[in-house]
Amino acid sequence: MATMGSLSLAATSSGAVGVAQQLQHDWRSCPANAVRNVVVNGGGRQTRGVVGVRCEGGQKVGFLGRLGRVIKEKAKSDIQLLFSGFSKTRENLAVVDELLTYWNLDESEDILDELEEALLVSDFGPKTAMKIVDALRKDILAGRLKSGPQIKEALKKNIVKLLTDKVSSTELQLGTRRPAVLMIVGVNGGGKTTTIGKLANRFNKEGVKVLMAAGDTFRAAAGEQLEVWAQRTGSEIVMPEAGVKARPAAVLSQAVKRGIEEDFDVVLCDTSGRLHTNYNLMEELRGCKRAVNKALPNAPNEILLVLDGTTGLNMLPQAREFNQVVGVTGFILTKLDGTARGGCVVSVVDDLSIPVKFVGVGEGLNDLQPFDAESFVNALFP
Ligand SMILES: Nc1nc2c(ncn2[C@@H]2O[C@H](COP(=O)(O)OP(=O)(O)OP(=O)(O)O)[C@@H](O)[C@H]2O)c(=O)[nH]1
Ligand SMILES: [Mg+2]
Repeated sequence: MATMGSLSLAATSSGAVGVAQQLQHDWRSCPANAVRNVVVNGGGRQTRGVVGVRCEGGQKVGFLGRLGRVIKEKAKSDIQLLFSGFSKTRENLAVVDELLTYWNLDESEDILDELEEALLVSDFGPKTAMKIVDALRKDILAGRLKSGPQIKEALKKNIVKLLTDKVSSTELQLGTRRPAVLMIVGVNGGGKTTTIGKLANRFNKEGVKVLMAAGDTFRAAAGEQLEVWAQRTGSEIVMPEAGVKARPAAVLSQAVKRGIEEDFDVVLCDTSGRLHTNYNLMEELRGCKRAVNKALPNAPNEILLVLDGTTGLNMLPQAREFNQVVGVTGFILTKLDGTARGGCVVSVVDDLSIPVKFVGVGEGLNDLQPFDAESFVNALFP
């Protein structure tokens, strides 16, 4: 048999079982007593086979590797949705157009001050707002920017640069070996569970076989909430057993093992909301990651931190702490519809050099947009 990362290894269901054997996983050792596997939406999805876009010349060639790109490429066509979600932030930034329409060199210092103010109101954060305006000032003084439209274009370009220059890819990095495991983490009520539903919906559209893991064993109704999303998206789910106090790490571990055994493409792990300042809960999260990694080396492929867009710059300390404890690979910014302050997207990326991978722009199944810096900036500054 070929190497672990081999594409041909993932080409058949028996190959996936082979992975499990090769890793010498002992399924019987997992604490199954605290976990129940639930088949949602009928047994049809249990069929092990090659489906949908995964086929290429009869093989699942680089399927997972391509998936992040496929999903992201569709972002550009979703610009209208992003537009409607950003109405509040755009209102705040509309003043930028007014300022630049009447821009002239003599008043440029005042205008730059007002521009900085507009960025601050939209939660770009002092450090990032200053950085953006300083770059413009430098180019104006050097004579490289001579008109309002030129300044606006430069402003947009600078923000795209901040969002893309220092960060790794905004595409999901799902590796080459199935299942790809994604852990969704964050503080209470940010939108983790909803995001898992939306992600499953995205994957579903690409013919991906999704297993959810109800790793939030803390809140009584959390499992049921995820179960509803599983039903809506035709995913399967591993739940803590009713009445048994399951450890979240055990549920996630069991889900990953089932993911390997039953040839799932993606395992989406839900976790309890927790305050980044709560040492014990953050340690528990570290344990969850360890358990996932023990069940499948190199997993999780992504640890996605859900940040509530309405909290504005308060998300910065959260992001720093979660990153320090488990190593965040990407952000998902939710609730950027309504009252959100979209500028915080730029400040959090600028601060931590971690890419935003998705933005949530509503409560519905389709309200999750793959993040594309240019589309995002065009939505902010039409
Ligand atoms: N407007 C809006 N609401 C959202 C978005 N994402 C989630 N919500 C809502 O936010 C609330 C909390 O969502 P959950 O998915 O339960 O959040 P959670 O992080 O799983 O919460 P805990 O498990 O309690 O920590 C729900 O009412 C969701 O409908 C979004 O992008 N926009
Ligand atoms: Mg939840």
